[in-house]
Amino acid sequence: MSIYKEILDGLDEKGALHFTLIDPDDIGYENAAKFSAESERAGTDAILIGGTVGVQGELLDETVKMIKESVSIPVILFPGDISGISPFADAILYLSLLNSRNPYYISGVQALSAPIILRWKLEAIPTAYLITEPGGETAAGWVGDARPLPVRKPSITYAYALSAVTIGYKFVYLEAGSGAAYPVDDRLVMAAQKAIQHRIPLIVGGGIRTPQTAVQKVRAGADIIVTGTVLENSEDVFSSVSAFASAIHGAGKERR
Ligand code: 1GP
Repeated sequence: MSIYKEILDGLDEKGALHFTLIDPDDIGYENAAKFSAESERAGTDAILIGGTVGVQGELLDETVKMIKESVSIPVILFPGDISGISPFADAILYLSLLNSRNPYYISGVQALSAPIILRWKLEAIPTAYLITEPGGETAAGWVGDARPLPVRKPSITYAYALSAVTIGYKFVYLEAGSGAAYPVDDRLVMAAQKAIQHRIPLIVGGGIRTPQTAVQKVRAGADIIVTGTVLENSEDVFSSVSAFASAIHGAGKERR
């Protein structure tokens, strides 16, 4: 079964999912496997590996292998650039930053990485990646040269999300940026879901620091919530992931 199908089945079953983002740069690659295992035990639905990748090449491969050995949930690459890929993951979010000013992040990096992804037989999940306000001030927005989607004009987010479904992307990912001062605004989540109409999953992440905020985003229309920074900063990864996962699954159940 493909990882994408596994995620769709998970959504059918639970209504909403929680993904744990691991940046091996931030938590130390030697801690990544333990962090992932704790997260799985606490109920998270998948591990995303990404970040601004100081960890790449052999070190990234070893990190991914260690994570794979310690969990049975999907391990999915969420690369910041071409260097963030490894043959040992289950799948890769094949990101196109549609609202970038730089074509490299829309289609260039995809072209450069396509041959190796094919050679590795890595499952690539085409993902429309959209950076919203306040993402311009985060690494993803700055590096990706994004024109962040404005909160005051949800119709622009609506149009981008609609184009993503029309083109045939398999995920829409609304991103405020890792460590953002505040998360994606509910109005933008609603606008995106209004366009998507549950035809593909809507991922929302960046700046989500409490389970209550995660629930709010699910109620606004998010299918999958990604948290990274708040878990990295937590003293007790298990309790923290557990609070997010159960709140998100609870909110998912409400709307099934
Ligand atoms: C970033 O959406 C993710 O790409 C998660 O963001 O680190 O702010 O949780 P945080």
